[in-house]
Amino acid sequence: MAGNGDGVQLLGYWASPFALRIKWALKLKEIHYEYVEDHLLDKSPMLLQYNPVHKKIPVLVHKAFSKVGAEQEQAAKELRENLKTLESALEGKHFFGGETIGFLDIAVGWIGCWARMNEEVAGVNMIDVEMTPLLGAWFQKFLKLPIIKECLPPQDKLLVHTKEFHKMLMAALT
Ligand SMILES: N[C@@H](CCC(=O)N[C@@H](CS)C(=O)NCC(=O)O)C(=O)O
Repeated sequence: MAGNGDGVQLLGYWASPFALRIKWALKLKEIHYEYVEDHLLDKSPMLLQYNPVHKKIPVLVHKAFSKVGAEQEQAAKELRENLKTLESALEGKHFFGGETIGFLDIAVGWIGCWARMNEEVAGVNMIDVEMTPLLGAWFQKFLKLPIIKECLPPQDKLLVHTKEFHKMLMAALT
């Protein structure tokens, strides 16, 4: 499974129920990780660097985010493989919920939006129409729904924001 092995870090706090949730999920998925204890009254530079807006734990850090070039493409390849799992849940259906959207469509809809922005910013193809055609078609249908479309932030503004955020992240990681 992608994510197994080195490079995953969890910033947590021993008493946090939210960090506990992530520990359980990582164990369940057999993803090895390095646990980094934070101090909520004296937040670490690492926490402020990785979660500069909310400044909260838990934060999951994966080496893929800091990669460029061939390594970034490898990370995207792993992501595309993982998306096949999602693809399989769409077989014979228009939406994850069936004929109309349901809980899962709402839960994973952000992936399509996020992938699209990241494709633009990082120039890496994340949702591959040949590898996951159902997912590609689902996203197009999902985006056409008025209630989904109406709530999306302005895409040009979001693109500028994502570019800035990406630049900030890259600068922090180098
Ligand atoms: N919505 C977040 C909540 C995270 C959260 O509230 N974390 C607390 C610790 S349990 C925190 O970091 N608090 C520090 C602060 O609010 O400054 C999640 O579900 O993970």
